[in-house]
Amino acid sequence: MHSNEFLSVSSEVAQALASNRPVVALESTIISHGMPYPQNVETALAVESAVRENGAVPATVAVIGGKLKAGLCAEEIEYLGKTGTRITKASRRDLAYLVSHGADGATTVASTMIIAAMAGIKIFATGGVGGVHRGAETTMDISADLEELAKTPVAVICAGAKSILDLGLTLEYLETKGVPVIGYGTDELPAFYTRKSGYKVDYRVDSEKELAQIISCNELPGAGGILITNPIPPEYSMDPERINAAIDAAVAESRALGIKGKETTPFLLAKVKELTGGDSLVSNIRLVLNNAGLAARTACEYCALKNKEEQICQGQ
Ligand code: PSU
Ligand code: MN
Repeated sequence: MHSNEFLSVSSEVAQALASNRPVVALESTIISHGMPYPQNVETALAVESAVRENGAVPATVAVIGGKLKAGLCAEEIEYLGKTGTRITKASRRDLAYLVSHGADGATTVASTMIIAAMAGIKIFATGGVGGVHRGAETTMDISADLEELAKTPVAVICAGAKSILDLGLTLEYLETKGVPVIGYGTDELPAFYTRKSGYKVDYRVDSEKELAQIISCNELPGAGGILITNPIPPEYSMDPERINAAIDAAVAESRALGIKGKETTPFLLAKVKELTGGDSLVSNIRLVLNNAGLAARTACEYCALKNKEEQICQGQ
C-alpha cells in the first residue's frame, strides 16, 4: 500500500486489506452528479449492502476535508448526496487543489482508481465509465477515466458505456492505451441501459474465478487497468429505440447550449433521466447493484487465489 499523509482508509477497510479479505472500491461522483437526491443516497447505501451480501467490504471513495478517503460512513454518504452538484466533481486534476485547501470532492472513476490503488484495492464497481464523447474529433472531449485506465492497475467493473459517448471511438482509444475490455458472459460490449451495442469486447469471461485470475496476472511492468463490462440484467434493460432517442435529444441540447468540459457528462445524465420520465434512473440503479455483486464475488475469488499462493509459499 502506497500510504501517504493524504490518504485516510477507514478502520474496517484497513483491517480487511491487512488480513487479505475482499474489498470493493466504489466511486462518489455517481452519488453527487449521477443521480438525484434522495435516490442517490439510497442507492449508494444499497450498493454497499450488495457488496457485503456478496462477501466483501465496501470502500466508497471521496475527498473529505482534504483527505483522500477509502471507506465512508453513512453520514458522509448522506452529505455527498444531499450536496449534489454543489460538491466539486473531482477527477485526477482536482486532487492536489482539494487536498491543499482541505476541501471536499466527489471522485470520478479516474480519481477513485487512484485512491483505490493507493489503498491497495484491486477491484472497483460502478455504473458507467467516461469515454470518448460524440464529436470528440473536433471537441477533443475524452474522459480522464480512459487515461487512468491506461496507467493505474485497478479492475473497473461497469455496465459498459452509455451511448452519450462514441462507443466505437472509446474502444479504439482503449486499444491504443493498452486497456483490455472484458465482457462478463458476453462477446458484445454492453451499452449501459441495453445489453448490446454492436461492438465486440476483447475477451469473453464466464466466471468470477476467471476474472480473478486475470486480475491477479495483471502484474506486468507499468500495468494499467482492466475494464470489465457486465450487461444490465435483461429484466431491467431499456428499449433501445426509446433510450437512444432520449440520448440523441440530450446530446443535441447540450451542443445547442454550448455545454463543455466537466459539465457535459452530468448534463447529459440528468437530461436523459428527464426525457425518459425517470425510467432510466431505475435501470441505472439496478445495473449498479448488479455490478457491485459481481465485483464483490470477484474480490472473494481474488483473495482466495492470493491466500492459496501465500499458503504454497509458506509450505516451501
Ligand atoms: N457515466 C455514467 N454515470 C456517471 C458517470 C459517467 O453513466 O455517474 C460519472 C463517473 O463518475 C465518471 C464521470 O467517472 O462521470 C466521467 O466524467 P467525464 O466524462 O467528465 O470524465
Ligand atoms: Mn470530458
